[in-house]
Amino acid sequence: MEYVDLRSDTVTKPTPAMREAMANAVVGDDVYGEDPTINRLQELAAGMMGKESGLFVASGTMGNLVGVLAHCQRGDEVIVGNKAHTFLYEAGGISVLGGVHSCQLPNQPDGSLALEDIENAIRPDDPHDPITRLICLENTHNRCGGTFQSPEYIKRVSKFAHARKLFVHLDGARIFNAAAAQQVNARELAATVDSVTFCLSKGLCAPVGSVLCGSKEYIRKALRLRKMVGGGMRQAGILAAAGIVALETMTGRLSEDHARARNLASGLREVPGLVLGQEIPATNMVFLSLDPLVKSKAEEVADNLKEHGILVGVTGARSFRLVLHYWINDIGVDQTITAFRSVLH
Ligand code: TLP
Repeated sequence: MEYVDLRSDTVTKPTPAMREAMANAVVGDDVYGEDPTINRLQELAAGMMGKESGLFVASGTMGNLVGVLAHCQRGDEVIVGNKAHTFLYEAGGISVLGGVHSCQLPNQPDGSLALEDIENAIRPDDPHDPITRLICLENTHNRCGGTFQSPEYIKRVSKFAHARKLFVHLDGARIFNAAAAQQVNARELAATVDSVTFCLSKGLCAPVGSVLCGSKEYIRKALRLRKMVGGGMRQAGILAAAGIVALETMTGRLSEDHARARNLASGLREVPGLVLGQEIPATNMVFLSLDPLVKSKAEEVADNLKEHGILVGVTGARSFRLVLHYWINDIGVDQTITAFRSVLH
């Protein structure tokens, strides 16, 4: 059965143009720095983020891990949102592998961290305390509904951090969605942070990989850390080739996914038994929950939807996440609305 797979934009498969680029990729040993396709991707990525250098990594998780560790020593503290991917879904890597302590602040509904909370969280120079080193932001913000932060907000946090000799790392897994939603260039969102990770293998459809970008000196540190965690990938130009196609051809179409997310939300709003998380989805994610009158649990509803050819993400006992991406068209959106209607009738 062909499923309409809305569980995540990570499920996207490479496009025919990517497969062709992969088949023809010129490769070399990237641990020697000799893979021309990886080098090209890294340069392209760094340019798009307005940074000196880029580093191709296996995943967003690896980019954030190496990204945080390149800023921090063991025992340092990172200020992070309590709904941040880095905090919730990266197996605690920064503390397990890096000995980095986390200070979790409440994410505001739009995914931001309040400047006042950050200010109060910065540690005094006291031997009782860990040393505050880094602030992590996320844009778009996954668990806050695919919401986005503005260039102005990121600039404000960066200015605040730099005045206190702190660094800022941006988990920009979906930075191009954040840019598309605000009709700004991704560079404007990354301009003032010290480092940024973004993913090629989500809405941009590449099969594998993310890029960590920052200053030359910072990326040199990150290179050693990437090796340490087993991320020196040799002839991975085959993967980077798809990443180049992703950056050159896929970033400009993300607003189509956002428009479909809005259509999906407005259709589902009319389905009795569903409550939408947001009036209008901010980017490519639709969050919903079951009305208290519905007896079934989310898992059961998801199983029934599967029988109708629809796959959704279950995010709690009564809640779902539906993510739009390149492989979901208008027909898929209509099928999803119809399937929810018949499952919840
Ligand atoms: N997010 C995945 C799951 O891990 C939840 C998804 O389906 O959305 N930062 C953000 C903001 C992310 O959403 C993700 C993946 C990552 C980092 C990690 O990327 P990968 O999966 O490449 O390690």
